[in-house]
Amino acid sequence: MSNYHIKNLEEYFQVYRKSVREPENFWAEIAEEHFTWRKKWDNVLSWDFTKPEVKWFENAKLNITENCIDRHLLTRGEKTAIIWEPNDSSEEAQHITYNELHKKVNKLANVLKSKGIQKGDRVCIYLPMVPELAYSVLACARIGAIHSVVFAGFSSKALATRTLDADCKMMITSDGSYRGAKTLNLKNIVDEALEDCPDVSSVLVVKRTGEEINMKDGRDEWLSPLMDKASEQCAPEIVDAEDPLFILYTSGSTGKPKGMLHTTAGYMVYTAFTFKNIFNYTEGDVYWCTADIGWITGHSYIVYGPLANGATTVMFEGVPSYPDYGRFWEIVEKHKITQFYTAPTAIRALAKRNIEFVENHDLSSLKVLGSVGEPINEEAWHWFNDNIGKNQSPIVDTWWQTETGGIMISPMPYVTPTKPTYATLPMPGIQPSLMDDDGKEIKGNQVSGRLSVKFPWPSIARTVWGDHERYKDTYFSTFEGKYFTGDGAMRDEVGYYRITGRTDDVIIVSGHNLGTAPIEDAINEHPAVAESAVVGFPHDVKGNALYAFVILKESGESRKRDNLRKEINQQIADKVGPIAKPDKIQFVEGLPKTRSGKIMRRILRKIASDDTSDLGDTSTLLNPEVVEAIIAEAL
Ligand code: 6R9
Repeated sequence: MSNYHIKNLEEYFQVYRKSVREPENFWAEIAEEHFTWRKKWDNVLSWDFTKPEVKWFENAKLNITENCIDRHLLTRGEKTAIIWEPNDSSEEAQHITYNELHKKVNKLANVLKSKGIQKGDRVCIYLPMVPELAYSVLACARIGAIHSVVFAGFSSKALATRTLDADCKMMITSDGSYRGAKTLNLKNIVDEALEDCPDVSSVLVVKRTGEEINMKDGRDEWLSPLMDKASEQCAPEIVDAEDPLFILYTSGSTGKPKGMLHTTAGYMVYTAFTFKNIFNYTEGDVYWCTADIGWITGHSYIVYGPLANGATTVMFEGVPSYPDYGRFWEIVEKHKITQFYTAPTAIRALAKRNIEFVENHDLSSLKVLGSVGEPINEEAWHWFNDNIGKNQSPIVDTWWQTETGGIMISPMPYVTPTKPTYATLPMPGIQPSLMDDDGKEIKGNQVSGRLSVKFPWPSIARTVWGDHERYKDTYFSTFEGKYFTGDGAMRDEVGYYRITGRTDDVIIVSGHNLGTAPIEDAINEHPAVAESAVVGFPHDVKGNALYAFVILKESGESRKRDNLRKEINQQIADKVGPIAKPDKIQFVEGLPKTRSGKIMRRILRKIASDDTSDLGDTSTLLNPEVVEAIIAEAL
């Protein structure tokens, strides 16, 4: 039996029991056998969830790129590490071998060094899904710099906030990006953001679209000529196990985004282990995760997890609908994809289209299907299973978070019997618990509660960058001594988990986490707006869509309401990003509030969902009369 690759359910239970009884031995054995260390650890784990503080493999020395690249060169040097599939299918795909990846990453690492970037410095990466995005992430890791990737769909304001918060010295971006039929000028967005970020002294620009852009003298340089000149040798910086690897921002229910900080060794061990088991990756497979590297899924399961296993991983620049809704399936056929990992929102969007888009392609290479980002509804699960997997490929419904670094609850294909809409069982090392509102653990099966974790795992985020108090408040204060996920869950009669959704003010739209607070802030900045509340309502493609209730300053506002809607939408697109634009904006006279002044979102959610038959207890409302008025004009 190998602890690293679990082969059947009986083995899973054995391995799981060991991981709970002897967590330190369990992880130490995996770490020892499957990775390259420059120095072994002194201590496997020390932790205290009240501080909170977690340290794995203390004082071990390593470099993650040595594990993801160098150690494969002898046996897999000419194997493809990354297949890059461009936006436009008429452009040729690139097959980047491990040898080539090694050279590119070293060259870029040398460029970073020549610009004065050192261990511990923060580098912001704002790039579309081009190979340079993977090179940039790995080049930072090569020299011990901390990468902060910002999804290249975010607005200049959102980019500026994140760049400032992480105090980045450098920005890596491109002239533009292709998304389906659209071309986006990224450099303009960067220029605007950097007006607020004087400490970014150097900007490296990847040439992708070739459009006209401004290059600021002394600050901006094209990346490609610098890489051409740079040496292809760059010795990896040897870092400590607990040295930071990256910061990645995630929306909070209040205020500014949280920069989740992940460290090196534990993250590496956990993402590699989960990748191997959850995708049942075997040599020769071609694995494709459709996420963007701007999200945690891309960090852990396009870059680090697959490369640590010497896998072939696909990076797709485009969108599922271009040139038509068959694109995903065309790519599966073209590259003979064996594992296909995507999001429920994409599945629902594709399921609405003519089935010929699927049937025109040979999908027989597929062995494993995966889902991530939000609960997958029963209908989408069956469509995926019947039409894409042809009932032959198990679906792994993987539950996890930016904060957890790696997949926490998921079936393992050909090991765990799947059940539609259930993420099923915890991965080895993960000890979930369901909590009631009084902070007591709910034992037994056929129960539901708030999902927490009671023991640390190697890839848990270590802090919120620059705000450890916020880390403690958000994750460790709801239930004493436990990590609280923010999600609700139920446990069925055999112990399978089903995630039921967020219990806080985060709304997941098309798989993207959006905090309501920043969107409301953006709306409220419009001069005509007095107050607003944003809630989610079910949407058959996006999972949830946004509904904004807006109070205007002057109720007799003379401007046309459609214009106001447009302006508010623009404001949201500028401040948060286009993805946060509400589907519906209703102008109201008042918002239902409790006596302590809190907006009763529960009621607004019901109205937005057109489910007003039972509004529950409204007796604690300060202004019950507004509810009828809102319902009467609901959109
Ligand atoms: C990986 C990722 C985290 C939140 C999480 C939960 C939701 C993710 C899910 C799921 C049900 C799944 N979520 N996977 N809900 N089933 N398989 O998505 O990270 O962007 O931080 O979002 O997404 O609500 O708390 P992140």
